[in-house]
Amino acid sequence: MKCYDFTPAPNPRRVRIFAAEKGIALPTVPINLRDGEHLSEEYRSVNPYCTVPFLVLDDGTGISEVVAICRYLEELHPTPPLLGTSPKDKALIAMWEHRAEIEGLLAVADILRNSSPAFRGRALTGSLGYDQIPALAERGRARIAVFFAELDRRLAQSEFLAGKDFSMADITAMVTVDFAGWMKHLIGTEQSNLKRWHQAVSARPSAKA
Ligand SMILES: N[C@@H](CCC(=O)N[C@@H](CS)C(=O)NCC(=O)O)C(=O)O
Repeated sequence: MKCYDFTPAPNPRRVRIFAAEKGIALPTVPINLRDGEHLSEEYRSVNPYCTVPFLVLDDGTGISEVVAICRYLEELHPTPPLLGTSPKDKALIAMWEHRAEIEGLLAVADILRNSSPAFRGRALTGSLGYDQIPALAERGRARIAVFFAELDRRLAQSEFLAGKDFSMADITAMVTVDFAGWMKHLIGTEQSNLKRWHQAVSARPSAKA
Protein backbone atom coordinates (compact mmCIF):
# COMPACT_ATOMS: atom_id res chain seq x y z
CA MET A 1 0.00 0.00 0.00
CA LYS A 2 1.02 3.64 -0.33
CA CYS A 3 -0.14 6.87 1.22
CA TYR A 4 -0.32 10.17 -0.66
CA ASP A 5 1.16 12.77 1.64
CA PHE A 6 2.33 16.37 2.03
CA THR A 7 4.83 16.63 4.87
CA PRO A 8 3.96 20.10 6.26
CA ALA A 9 0.19 19.53 6.31
CA PRO A 10 -1.53 18.55 9.57
CA ASN A 11 -3.84 15.76 8.37
CA PRO A 12 -1.20 13.55 6.75
CA ARG A 13 0.89 14.07 9.89
CA ARG A 14 -1.85 12.42 11.95
CA VAL A 15 -1.46 9.28 9.83
CA ARG A 16 2.35 9.34 9.91
CA ILE A 17 2.36 9.60 13.71
CA PHE A 18 -0.21 6.82 13.99
CA ALA A 19 1.88 4.53 11.75
CA ALA A 20 5.10 5.43 13.59
CA GLU A 21 3.54 4.54 16.96
CA LYS A 22 2.77 1.11 15.55
CA GLY A 23 6.13 0.66 13.84
CA ILE A 24 4.50 0.50 10.41
CA ALA A 25 6.74 1.62 7.54
CA LEU A 26 4.13 3.31 5.36
CA PRO A 27 5.42 4.18 1.89
CA THR A 28 4.41 7.72 0.96
CA VAL A 29 3.93 9.51 -2.34
CA PRO A 30 4.44 13.29 -2.08
CA ILE A 31 1.71 15.58 -3.41
CA ASN A 32 2.75 19.21 -3.26
CA LEU A 33 -0.30 21.17 -2.08
CA ARG A 34 1.53 24.50 -2.40
CA ASP A 35 2.04 23.85 -6.11
CA GLY A 36 -1.59 22.73 -6.53
CA GLU A 37 -0.60 19.18 -7.42
CA HIS A 38 -3.68 17.89 -5.56
CA LEU A 39 -5.89 19.67 -8.12
CA SER A 40 -4.20 18.11 -11.14
CA GLU A 41 -6.12 15.77 -13.42
CA GLU A 42 -3.68 13.04 -12.51
CA TYR A 43 -4.32 13.29 -8.77
CA ARG A 44 -8.06 13.78 -9.24
CA SER A 45 -8.12 10.42 -10.99
CA VAL A 46 -6.53 8.89 -7.86
CA ASN A 47 -8.53 10.84 -5.26
CA PRO A 48 -11.57 12.80 -6.49
CA TYR A 49 -11.73 14.65 -3.14
CA CYS A 50 -8.34 16.24 -3.91
CA THR A 51 -7.09 15.82 -0.32
CA VAL A 52 -4.22 14.18 1.47
CA PRO A 53 -3.74 11.78 3.15
CA PHE A 54 -5.09 9.18 0.75
CA LEU A 55 -4.25 5.51 1.15
CA VAL A 56 -4.18 3.15 -1.84
CA LEU A 57 -4.14 -0.57 -1.11
CA ASP A 58 -2.33 -3.13 -3.23
CA ASP A 59 -5.64 -4.15 -4.86
CA GLY A 60 -6.23 -0.52 -5.91
CA THR A 61 -8.81 0.34 -3.25
CA GLY A 62 -8.59 3.99 -2.23
CA ILE A 63 -9.28 5.19 1.32
CA SER A 64 -9.64 8.88 2.19
CA GLU A 65 -10.22 10.40 5.67
CA VAL A 66 -7.66 10.13 8.43
CA VAL A 67 -10.02 8.25 10.74
CA ALA A 68 -10.72 5.62 8.07
CA ILE A 69 -7.04 5.17 7.20
CA CYS A 70 -6.12 4.83 10.88
CA ARG A 71 -8.97 2.36 11.45
CA TYR A 72 -7.59 0.22 8.63
CA LEU A 73 -4.05 0.34 10.05
CA GLU A 74 -5.37 -0.49 13.55
CA GLU A 75 -7.17 -3.57 12.23
CA LEU A 76 -4.02 -4.75 10.44
CA HIS A 77 -1.72 -3.94 13.37
CA PRO A 78 -3.72 -4.02 16.60
CA THR A 79 -0.66 -3.52 18.83
CA PRO A 80 -0.16 -1.10 20.43
CA PRO A 81 -3.86 -0.21 20.37
CA LEU A 82 -4.47 3.45 19.56
CA LEU A 83 -8.24 3.23 19.07
CA GLY A 84 -9.01 1.32 22.28
CA THR A 85 -9.80 -2.28 23.14
CA SER A 86 -12.71 -2.20 25.60
CA PRO A 87 -16.09 -0.77 24.58
CA LYS A 88 -15.60 2.12 27.02
CA ASP A 89 -12.10 2.99 25.83
CA LYS A 90 -13.12 2.78 22.18
CA ALA A 91 -15.99 5.17 22.83
CA LEU A 92 -13.91 7.64 24.85
CA ILE A 93 -11.13 7.69 22.27
CA ALA A 94 -13.62 8.21 19.44
CA MET A 95 -15.30 10.98 21.43
CA TRP A 96 -12.12 12.92 22.20
CA GLU A 97 -10.65 12.33 18.77
CA HIS A 98 -13.81 13.66 17.16
CA ARG A 99 -13.91 16.69 19.44
CA ALA A 100 -10.24 17.40 18.67
CA GLU A 101 -10.91 17.27 14.93
CA ILE A 102 -14.20 19.19 14.86
CA GLU A 103 -13.66 21.73 17.64
CA GLY A 104 -9.90 22.05 17.29
CA LEU A 105 -8.40 21.16 13.92
CA LEU A 106 -11.29 22.51 11.87
CA ALA A 107 -11.37 25.73 13.91
CA VAL A 108 -7.70 26.34 13.05
CA ALA A 109 -8.33 25.38 9.42
CA ASP A 110 -11.11 28.00 9.35
CA ILE A 111 -8.65 30.66 10.54
CA LEU A 112 -5.99 29.74 7.97
CA ARG A 113 -8.24 29.11 5.01
CA ASN A 114 -10.40 32.20 5.52
CA SER A 115 -7.57 34.66 6.13
CA SER A 116 -4.44 33.63 4.22
CA PRO A 117 -4.06 35.05 0.69
CA ALA A 118 -2.70 31.61 -0.32
CA PHE A 119 -6.20 30.17 0.20
CA ARG A 120 -8.18 32.78 -1.75
CA GLY A 121 -10.90 30.89 -3.58
CA ARG A 122 -9.88 27.72 -1.70
CA ALA A 123 -11.57 28.23 1.68
CA LEU A 124 -12.64 24.59 1.71
CA THR A 125 -10.85 21.53 0.41
CA GLY A 126 -12.22 19.60 -2.56
CA SER A 127 -12.63 19.99 -6.26
CA LEU A 128 -14.85 23.11 -6.00
CA GLY A 129 -13.36 26.48 -5.09
CA TYR A 130 -15.09 28.36 -2.27
CA ASP A 131 -14.60 32.04 -1.41
CA GLN A 132 -13.15 33.09 1.91
CA ILE A 133 -15.47 34.40 4.63
CA PRO A 134 -13.33 36.56 6.95
CA ALA A 135 -15.88 36.21 9.78
CA LEU A 136 -15.12 32.48 9.87
CA ALA A 137 -11.46 33.25 10.60
CA GLU A 138 -12.59 35.39 13.55
CA ARG A 139 -14.94 32.67 14.73
CA GLY A 140 -12.10 30.14 14.40
CA ARG A 141 -9.93 32.26 16.72
CA ALA A 142 -12.68 32.33 19.33
CA ARG A 143 -13.29 28.59 19.00
CA ILE A 144 -9.66 27.54 19.31
CA ALA A 145 -9.35 29.53 22.54
CA VAL A 146 -12.39 27.69 23.89
CA PHE A 147 -10.95 24.36 22.78
CA PHE A 148 -7.54 24.96 24.41
CA ALA A 149 -9.38 25.76 27.67
CA GLU A 150 -11.36 22.52 27.35
CA LEU A 151 -8.15 20.55 26.78
CA ASP A 152 -6.54 22.14 29.83
CA ARG A 153 -9.52 21.21 32.03
CA ARG A 154 -9.63 17.66 30.73
CA LEU A 155 -5.89 17.14 31.12
CA ALA A 156 -6.12 18.24 34.75
CA GLN A 157 -8.10 15.04 35.35
CA SER A 158 -6.47 12.65 32.93
CA GLU A 159 -2.89 11.85 31.93
CA PHE A 160 -3.83 11.53 28.28
CA LEU A 161 -6.86 12.92 26.52
CA ALA A 162 -9.03 9.80 26.54
CA GLY A 163 -7.66 8.22 29.71
CA LYS A 164 -4.49 6.70 31.11
CA ASP A 165 -3.10 5.57 27.74
CA PHE A 166 -1.82 7.48 24.72
CA SER A 167 -4.30 7.20 21.84
CA MET A 168 -5.41 8.58 18.50
CA ALA A 169 -7.18 11.35 20.41
CA ASP A 170 -3.78 12.61 21.61
CA ILE A 171 -2.42 12.50 18.06
CA THR A 172 -5.20 14.68 16.66
CA ALA A 173 -5.06 17.06 19.62
CA MET A 174 -1.26 17.43 19.43
CA VAL A 175 -1.39 18.08 15.69
CA THR A 176 -4.11 20.66 16.39
CA VAL A 177 -2.05 22.45 19.05
CA ASP A 178 0.95 22.59 16.69
CA PHE A 179 -1.25 23.74 13.80
CA ALA A 180 -2.71 26.48 16.02
CA GLY A 181 0.89 27.64 16.56
CA TRP A 182 1.05 28.45 12.83
CA MET A 183 -1.79 30.89 13.50
CA LYS A 184 0.10 32.28 16.53
CA HIS A 185 -2.36 30.75 18.97
CA LEU A 186 -0.11 29.38 21.72
CA ILE A 187 -0.73 27.46 24.94
CA GLY A 188 -1.52 30.03 27.65
CA THR A 189 1.01 30.42 30.47
CA GLU A 190 -1.72 29.45 32.94
CA GLN A 191 -2.65 26.28 30.98
CA SER A 192 -0.21 24.08 32.89
CA ASN A 193 -2.05 20.80 32.26
CA LEU A 194 -2.13 21.37 28.52
CA LYS A 195 1.54 22.34 28.62
CA ARG A 196 2.54 19.22 30.62
CA TRP A 197 0.68 16.97 28.20
CA HIS A 198 1.97 18.75 25.08
CA GLN A 199 5.57 18.39 26.25
CA ALA A 200 5.01 14.68 26.94
CA VAL A 201 3.36 13.83 23.62
CA SER A 202 5.82 15.98 21.64
CA ALA A 203 8.74 14.07 23.22
CA ARG A 204 7.52 10.75 21.78
CA PRO A 205 9.66 9.70 18.79
CA SER A 206 6.51 9.44 16.64
CA ALA A 207 5.94 13.20 16.94
CA LYS A 208 8.80 13.73 14.48
CA ALA A 209 7.15 11.53 11.85
N1 LIG B 1 -11.32 15.08 6.37
C1 LIG B 1 -10.08 14.89 5.65
C2 LIG B 1 -9.30 16.18 5.68
C3 LIG B 1 -8.07 16.13 4.82
C4 LIG B 1 -7.52 17.52 4.57
O1 LIG B 1 -8.18 18.55 4.78
N2 LIG B 1 -6.28 17.55 4.09
C5 LIG B 1 -5.69 18.81 3.70
C6 LIG B 1 -4.23 18.85 4.14
S1 LIG B 1 -4.13 18.99 5.90
C7 LIG B 1 -5.76 18.90 2.19
O2 LIG B 1 -5.74 17.89 1.53
N3 LIG B 1 -5.84 20.11 1.64
C8 LIG B 1 -6.01 20.27 0.25
C9 LIG B 1 -6.40 21.70 -0.08
O3 LIG B 1 -5.96 22.58 0.64
O4 LIG B 1 -7.14 21.90 -1.03
C10 LIG B 1 -9.29 13.75 6.26
O5 LIG B 1 -9.60 13.34 7.39
O6 LIG B 1 -8.39 13.19 5.60
